[in-house]
Amino acid sequence: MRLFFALGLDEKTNQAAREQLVRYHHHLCGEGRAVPDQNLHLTLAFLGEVPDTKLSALQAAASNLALPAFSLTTSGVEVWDQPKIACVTFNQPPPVLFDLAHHLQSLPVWHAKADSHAFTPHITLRRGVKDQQALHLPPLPTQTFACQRFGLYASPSSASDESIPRDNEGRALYQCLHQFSLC
Ligand code: 3AM
Repeated sequence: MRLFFALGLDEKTNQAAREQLVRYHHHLCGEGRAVPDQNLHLTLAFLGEVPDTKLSALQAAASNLALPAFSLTTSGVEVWDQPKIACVTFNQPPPVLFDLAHHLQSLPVWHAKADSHAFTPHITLRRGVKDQQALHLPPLPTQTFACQRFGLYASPSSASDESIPRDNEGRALYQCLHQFSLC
């Protein structure tokens, strides 16, 4: 299974912030492909293909991390060149977010795929944004998200697999396999 750890930002207390983010997301049009609403997340560690036999040890290791809950305040939307995405960024993300990502990227049971980019917290809204001028970006209202848990997600590795859950536009959805509480 292709796995990653992420903040789903879908705690009940985040409902209003998430709805506003989704409304903003629906207003973006033009360049690139929109990420399904249900897939909006902040990646903490991309693990790549992990054998099923490692799953329970991986969950146990992530459960043992005793890190405090925190909050994240959006700063705006940026278009990046590498990868070519439009994404939400955050204003002064707290050090504990970087600690959490670092721990999840280097769990003894499975090390994340080496990434040439430093961890930069973001929520991808659109992929394949080649020409940023072609994407109209209205200002994003500032929102604060409470982060009380994170999840282990499976990302479909084959776009043609018929058993993959999909949204009503046929786009593949991530599956949350397990959630972990922050303290
Ligand atoms: O949170 P974002 O959208 O930046 O791009 C993929 C997505 O990140 C990333 O993992 C997240 C969940 O799919 N991803 C996919 N393949 C990857 C790879 N080979 C990857 N990140 C690093 N290396």
